[in-house]
Parts: sequence; C-alpha cells; structure tokens
Amino acid sequence: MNILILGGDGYLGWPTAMHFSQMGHAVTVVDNYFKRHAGLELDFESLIAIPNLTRRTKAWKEITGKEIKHYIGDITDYNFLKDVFITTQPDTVIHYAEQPSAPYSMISRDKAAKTLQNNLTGTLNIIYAIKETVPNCHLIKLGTMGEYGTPNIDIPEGYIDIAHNGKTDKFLFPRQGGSLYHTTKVQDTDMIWFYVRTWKLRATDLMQGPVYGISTDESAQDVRLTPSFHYDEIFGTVLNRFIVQAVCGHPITIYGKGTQIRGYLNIKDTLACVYLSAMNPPEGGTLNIYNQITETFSVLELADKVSAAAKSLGYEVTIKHIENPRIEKEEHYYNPTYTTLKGLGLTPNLLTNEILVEMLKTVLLYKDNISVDSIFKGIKWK
Ligand code: USQ
Repeated sequence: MNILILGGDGYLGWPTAMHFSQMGHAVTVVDNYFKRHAGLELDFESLIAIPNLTRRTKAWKEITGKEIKHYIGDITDYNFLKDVFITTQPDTVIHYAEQPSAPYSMISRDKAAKTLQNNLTGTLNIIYAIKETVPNCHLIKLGTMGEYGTPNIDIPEGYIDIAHNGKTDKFLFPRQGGSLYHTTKVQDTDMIWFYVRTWKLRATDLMQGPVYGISTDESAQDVRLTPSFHYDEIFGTVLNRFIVQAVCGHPITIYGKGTQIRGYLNIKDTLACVYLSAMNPPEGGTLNIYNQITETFSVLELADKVSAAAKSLGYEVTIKHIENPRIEKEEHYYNPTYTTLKGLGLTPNLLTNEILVEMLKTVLLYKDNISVDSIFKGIKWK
C-alpha cells in the first residue's frame, strides 16, 4: 500500500512510519516540526535527542535498506497538502498531524486559537485533498478517549442507540472534551462524520488513551531511530512522566486525589492498532470508531506501579498529591468497551513490572538529559 503519514516526526508518527515500512509498504511522511518549535519556545526537549527527518530517514535506509520519503510542510497550507496527495497517491492516510496536548491548548487564547486552527483546518484540508485527488483513500484519524469524557454511563465504541418517545435511532455517543484540545478532537469527529455521510468518505476514527513507552521493535535497532520521548508537563503523557520523575528523584506528581481513571496502551500497541485498522478499511460512507486502549488504571495505580518497579531497582520514590491544575472529575464511573481491535487481531502488551523496569533502565541511560524545571510549571485550566 501507499501510506501517507501526517505528523510523521512525532512520538507516534515516526514509529508508525518505520512499522509500515518494515512491513513492506511504501511510506511517505509529512511534518511541520510543530513540536520541535514549541519546545524551543516553551523550553522542553525530548529526553533522547532526535535527528531531524532528513537524518532519520537516511538512518532508516542505511539500517534496513528501505526508503521513507518525507516532506516538511504544514497541512493547513492546502496547496502544499494537495501536491503531496497528487504525488503520493495514498491508499491510506494516517492523520497524527494535530496539536496533541491538552495543557498546551489551555495556556492562552493564542495557544487555544493555534490548536483550533491547526486541528480543524488540518482535518478539513485532508478531507478535501482526499475528495479531490484520491476519493477511495482510507482516512485513519487519531482521536482520543478524552472525547467521551467520564460519563456516568458505559462508553461504547463510538455510537449509541437512543430510544426517545417511542422511537429509536443510532447517534455518535455524546461527547464532552475536558480541554480545548479534546474539544477539537470532538469537532474533528463531527466533521469527518459529516463528510462520510455526504461524500461517502471511508474513515476510521481511533479513540486512543494516553500512550506510554520509549521503544518499538523498529526503533530498538539503532538509537537514531528512537521515538521522541517527552516528560514535560505539556507534551509528556502521565506514565512516561512518572518514569522520568522516579529516575531523577522528583516526587511523582499526582494531580488531586489521583482517582481519575483512563484507558492506557503501550506504544507498540498503537502501531498494531493503526496497522490493523489500515488492513481492514471500511466501505465508502462508513465511519468506523474503535476505542484504542488495552486496560484502565487510576493515576494512583500508575504511581504505585512505577514506585514498586523503581524500588526493585533500588530507587526510593516519593508520591506527592498536588492541587489539580485541571478541571476534571477525580471520582467517577468509567466503563469503556474496547473489544473491536482485539477482535481484529490485537494481542495487547499489558503493563507489567518487567515493562516498567525496562523503561526505567532506558531512561536511566539518559538521566543527565533530564531537565527538572520542565516537569511541572503549573498550567491551570482556570
Ligand atoms: N496526570 C497526573 N499527573 C501528571 C500528569 C497527568 O495526575 O503529572 C493525570 C491527569 O490529570 C489526567 C491523567 O493523568 O487525569 C492523564 O493525563 P495525560 O496528561 O497523560 O493525558 P491527557 O492530557 O488526557 O492527554 C494525553 C495525550 C493526548 C491524548 C490523551 C488521551 O497528550 O494527545 O489524546 O492522552 S485521553 O487521556 O484518553 O484523552
């Protein structure tokens, strides 16, 4: 297949590109280096220095003999994006090219506007590029479990049947994002659903939980292939942050009570889920929505697991509850369904002590790179 990966420099985009390339597909990636620029502005860096795409793709070619093409540019520039579609003629486009941070979207009006502009215009442009150049192309969009919020009812995979005044119909499950970032993902879903109905687009929207992990089968071959790994307050996901905190002796930063529950997955499972989605495209006019998580934990459970794993390596970890900078329910019901991807063949890499120890050992190798100042700055929701 011709695979086009938008956001191919990111934490998930680059490992996804290597994975599809390894599996024998023709891969092209696009990125505007948004996160690299944001890091310069806001003072954070990936724990392990990551070569730019020219160098990463060169290293990939040297190590595997396989080619990943890349373009540096902004998908909100429609002419640029359309040219990429015309040149690459993708069978599948995988859309990671979004501003992915909830805290970033809450820093200021400008950052909120940047998030809206990037995420919504980007998605609209992709939909138009598909319609105008490759109408049969399968759009795989990374959504988020945070679109559903934490409702007091079970969370199905995307849709809900509603009976009202004696009649029934099927709708998108009600969404209520917990940040402006999450809200743009809700809007993306709505927009894709509209064009699926109107233009018979074929699309898969993956409702993903926070991802953890620092290496994949492909990246393990050479340090130059390593994924970007962020542990700062803005771009680090919670478990990756806790691992780095344990290594550098920073107290583990539990927001509020820590009883917030989310669905999590290993970065290796992200690749497997996206791959399975690409191999199982829907018919035109269908929007498949899958919940992309493998297990659920409270923040406290994650802190305890990291603490136990660090202890087994001789590290004492302190756990600190800090006033929650976010507006989110801390005690809530949480019962999402996540069976479809397993039905398609996903064999989850569940969170074991062994995996945590492996992550801790990798981070220990780069301990000197940790910038303690970027761990917590206190970006508040209000
Ligand atoms: N949390 C802490 N301490 C920390 C950081 C986070 O207690 O130091 C808590 C948060 O309050 C939240 C939970 O951990 O309750 C998860 O936080 P997170 O920062 O890992 O996740 P989130 O901001 O929701 O965003 C991340 C990714 C985003 C993705 C989302 C999936 O950045 O791109 O969409 O996970 S989900 O959370 O299911 O919406």
